[in-house]
Amino acid sequence: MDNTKKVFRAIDADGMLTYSPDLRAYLTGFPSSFGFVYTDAQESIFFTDPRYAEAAKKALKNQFIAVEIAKNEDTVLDYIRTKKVRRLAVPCSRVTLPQEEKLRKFHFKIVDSDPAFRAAMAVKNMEELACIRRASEIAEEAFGSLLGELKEGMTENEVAALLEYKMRRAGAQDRSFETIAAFGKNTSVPHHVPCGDVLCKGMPVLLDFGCRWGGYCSDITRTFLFGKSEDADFMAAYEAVYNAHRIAADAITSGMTGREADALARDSLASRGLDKFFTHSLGHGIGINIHEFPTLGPNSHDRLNDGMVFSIEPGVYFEGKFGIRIEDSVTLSGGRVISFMHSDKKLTVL
Ligand SMILES: [Mn+2]
Repeated sequence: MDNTKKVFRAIDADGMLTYSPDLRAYLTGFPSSFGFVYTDAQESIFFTDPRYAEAAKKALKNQFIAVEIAKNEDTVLDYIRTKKVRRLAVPCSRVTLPQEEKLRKFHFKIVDSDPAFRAAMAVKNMEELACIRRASEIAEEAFGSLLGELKEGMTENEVAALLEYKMRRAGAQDRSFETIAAFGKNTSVPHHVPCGDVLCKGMPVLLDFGCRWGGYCSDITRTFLFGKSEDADFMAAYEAVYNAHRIAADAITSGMTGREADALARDSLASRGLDKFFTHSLGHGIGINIHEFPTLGPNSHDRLNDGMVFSIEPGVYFEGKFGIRIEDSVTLSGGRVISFMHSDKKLTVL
């Protein structure tokens, strides 16, 4: 993948210097923990260190991007100076104070590349969509296999570890974020940290997880019952969240704002008096980063468009009792929502 031209063309600058692992990975398609990408109208160079040079040269051999070894940032800035660059685009939100001081010393006129990255990264191409589709398949495959292996007495930590192991074994590069496994009352904390609490019959189980494939993330949450429960409140709340998810997925269209999308689910929960228990946003963009543009939330003016990938994840949380969240990673195509997920969202009782 070579997105250097796509981003550079959207910026009014003589050159562009990109730090930060996610933006470098987006530009080059190559993951690295150290490096700089320099781009101008004539060339694009990925400056990295010897740890990555060989792999990078191999990965980028058919691309516009050249690979050079750079000891440090000064080497790169010296090079840029030889190119007579005056207006230099950098991602302002990622530039540290020491880096800013350096840029000043070199007398560049700084242009912010953040908006161009945000816009370009939000709309995925076919290659990126294929990566997210695979990351979603792996996550669901792992989940399906896990369900058959859940046993009374297992801890949240064990379940989280097993899920991650299964994703990794199915080809995932990594998890998208720290796996959430919550049993019973712990499900009422939306971002519960798995602990040694054990699984008992009749408990609700909430699993929020995802993996990376080809550098791109998937994100899914399922809530289910481990054995029969007599809790009528849980059943009613589950039905409400399920409906909120379905209504949002059916009615979200390209052109809507993040606020309008969020309101679909929020209004549906409000019709049952449950909106005050929906304590987070409906969703977030997903790509190289697990949270990126756009936001689907009550205060979001972000415009949803074809090719964007985001989560739809309504939830309700009752302190000390239980919580329910149902999340799919989806994309917009032909104006409508298409989910990457295929596992059942109706209440599962194991
Ligand atoms: Mn999510």
